[in-house]
Amino acid sequence: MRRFAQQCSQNVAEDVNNESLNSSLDGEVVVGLSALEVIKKWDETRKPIQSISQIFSPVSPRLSRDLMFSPRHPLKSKINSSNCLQSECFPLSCDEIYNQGHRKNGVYQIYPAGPYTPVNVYCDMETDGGRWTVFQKRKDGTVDFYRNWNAYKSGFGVANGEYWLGLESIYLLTLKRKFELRVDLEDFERNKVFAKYAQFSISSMAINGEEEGYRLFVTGFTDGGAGDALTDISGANFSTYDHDQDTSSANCASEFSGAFWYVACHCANLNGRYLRGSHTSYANGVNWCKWKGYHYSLKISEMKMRQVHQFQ
Ligand SMILES: [Ca+2]
Repeated sequence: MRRFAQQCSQNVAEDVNNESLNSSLDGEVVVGLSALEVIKKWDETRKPIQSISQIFSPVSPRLSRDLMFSPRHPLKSKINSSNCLQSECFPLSCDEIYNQGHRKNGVYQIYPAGPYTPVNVYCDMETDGGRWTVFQKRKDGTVDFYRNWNAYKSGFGVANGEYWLGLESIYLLTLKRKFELRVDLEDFERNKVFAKYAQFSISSMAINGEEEGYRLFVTGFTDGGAGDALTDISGANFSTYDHDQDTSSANCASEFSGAFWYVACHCANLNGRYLRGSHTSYANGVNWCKWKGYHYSLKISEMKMRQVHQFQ
């Protein structure tokens, strides 16, 4: 870490000089931050690598942002094809974690938005060849999934339990790589089924994923017993109770106590209420209509994505 910090400080200073920043105050402050100061600050905070950004941000948010996105940024030019910088790696997804030699299911850190922003995620390294980045998980009802737009945009829950990874992270992943999708479902009688889609993306052609509504695209369905509840809604925008982007005159998220790519309204409501099996209420549970209909709330739901390689 010390070596990394030293190099980063040196390279950042060079980068600042190269950028020929004319706002002298910003430039001088950052250039004046020596490697030792970077290390000292890191030692004080005991924060991981993104602390370099945090060090600069209070001094100069604009400069910090510019450096992060500069094509000459040291992390951009020196990262290899496995997203590693020397001994430090910034895997984009569980696929790259798998390629680093990890074969156990569990929580790992991925970097959908770049090297300064790690995100905890559960990697399924066993199912169907492994390498799956799980972005939605229900299993015991301990986490409240009836949340607003910002929560679904940013993510919530815990990576070793129930969680939603976040629409922005999913968008950034499918912006950078091609992915397939797998939905694993289980009822309270331990029956297990899945649905698989050869292509999956969220607004992957948009300049701004949120502005486009984090639009779902799936195709290439394979039936693992669950039936197909998603192909018909390919092209739908994501909706929460406070951000109605469905095609119904009603508010589907509010009416069915969930958040999803609703149309008018749904066949899948995997972020619905955790109602534990059969329920008399209509379509507001963890439902997948093609398997258990609108009156059965599933025990386990896992939505997971995996990189598709050209040789496959
Ligand atoms: Ca509506």
